[in-house]
Amino acid sequence: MFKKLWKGLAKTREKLTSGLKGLFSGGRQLDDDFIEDLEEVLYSSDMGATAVKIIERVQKAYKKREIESTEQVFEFLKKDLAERLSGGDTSLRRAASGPTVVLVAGVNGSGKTTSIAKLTKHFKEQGLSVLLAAGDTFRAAAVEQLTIWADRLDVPIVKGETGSDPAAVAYDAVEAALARQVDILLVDTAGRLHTQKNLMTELEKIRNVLSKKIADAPHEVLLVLDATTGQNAVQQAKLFSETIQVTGLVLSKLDGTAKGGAVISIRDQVDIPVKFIGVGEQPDDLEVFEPAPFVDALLES
Ligand SMILES: Nc1nc2c(ncn2[C@@H]2O[C@H](COP(=O)(O)OP(=O)(O)O)[C@@H](O)[C@H]2O)c(=O)[nH]1
Ligand SMILES: [Mg+2]
Repeated sequence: MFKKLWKGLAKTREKLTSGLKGLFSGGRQLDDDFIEDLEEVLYSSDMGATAVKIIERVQKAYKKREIESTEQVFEFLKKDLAERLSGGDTSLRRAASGPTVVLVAGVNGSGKTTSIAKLTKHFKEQGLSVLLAAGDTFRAAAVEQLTIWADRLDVPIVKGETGSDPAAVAYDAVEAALARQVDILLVDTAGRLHTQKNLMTELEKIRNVLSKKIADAPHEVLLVLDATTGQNAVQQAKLFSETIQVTGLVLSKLDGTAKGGAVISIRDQVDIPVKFIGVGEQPDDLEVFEPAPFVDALLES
């Protein structure tokens, strides 16, 4: 199962471990110079300000003689990273009974529709029934794209005309979900409108429509972030969570990038648990996020 994660993080690992290997295999002493070099390696892997925070902790532990060898630094680093990535409930919230409604948001191109295809496969494999709602009515291509996935994955889809009210689509979808007694309703949304304010208003409207039909819906609001955009993703997370109470992050596009360290920086700056990560363009390319295996895949232990 973690094979994909391992492969997906190959480039990040290469970058990080080539730097770390040089440091840790050189038979070096643990001293201030070593710690400085470590900071540089971490910084170059897109951990941003988090690299500085980690180094501060390493320095403190070093001064207190809690770590005395470079091997201990490595273990300390692993533990620190896993801790930073933990916290919050990483499992998907489910409705106590009836359909679980998952609203999927994010800017254009972040990977929402692809993530919905991946989530569909993930839930189907658990024996759950899935219904899709084509809530990105803004672009004709968006509805088509989701329809293709629905056909391929053999799940029903509720859609409206291009340009129709996405809240109306959400309404129809939640009614259909109740009537068909599906387990999971995944609601796709637009990522770009004329203004950011319009986008946020639309998302709020969709949210309200969902909760009118099912009191505690949406049970999950997943924000899809392109992990390779680093600080930009952090800003998006802050913006979206101000309006629509995001309950989980999906970090997409971790394959083919050396910027996997950004996950740590994003998680460190945004107090929302990472629930899934995307490591490719196919429905199979999704991993349920777990801190320890992620750190292992990052540091090649
Ligand atoms: N390599 C890679 N590409 C991805 C991933 N997720 C999405 N994409 C690609 O990113 C592009 C935009 O994805 P899409 O789901 O349409 O984004 P949306 O506008 O947010 O719905 C598409 O070409 C996807 O195939 C991922 O995890 N890895
Ligand atoms: Mg889309």
